[in-house]
Amino acid sequence: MMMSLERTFIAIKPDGVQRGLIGDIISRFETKGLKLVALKLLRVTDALAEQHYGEHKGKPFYEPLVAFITSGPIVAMVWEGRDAVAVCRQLNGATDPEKATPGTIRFDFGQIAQRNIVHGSDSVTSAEREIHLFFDDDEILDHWDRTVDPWILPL
Ligand code: IDP
Ligand code: MG
Repeated sequence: MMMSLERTFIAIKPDGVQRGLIGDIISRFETKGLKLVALKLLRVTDALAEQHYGEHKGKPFYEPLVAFITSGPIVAMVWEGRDAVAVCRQLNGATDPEKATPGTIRFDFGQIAQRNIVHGSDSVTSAEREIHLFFDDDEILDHWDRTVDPWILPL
């Protein structure tokens, strides 16, 4: 099967930050062997929330979702790796923690879709859009040399 090198946008939502789960969540991506290329703590404005979640405008959960994502700091990150978009969606688990598989972030740390701890881009196209919503180009270090790569990736 062909694998492609991708970048994806991951956020630890305000519930994850408030509950002290930043370290545990970052560990999931790190120990999988994905490479961190950008990271910051920020408070999402209403305008940014509306851009980020624009596809959901008009749905019943949209207004509470914007209120939630702007309610406290989030950790915004860009992770790079083989099939990073799908791999990170798998690490996150299903949108509703009730339907998520044990071992995923949303199952292990959450209980309801309204407080599901993490965001992950759903495609390479969404990832590029979301990365540029949250990061300037000079905040992304996508070419740093990671010395453990030969222990993780094909030679
Ligand atoms: P995703 O985060 O798994 O990609 P989306 O369908 O893009 O899921 O929805 C964005 C966010 O909106 C979800 O992560 C979740 O917090 C919230 N959400 C989605 N569907 C529902 C729902 O049916 N009820 C309540 N909140 C929802
Ligand atoms: Mg989504």
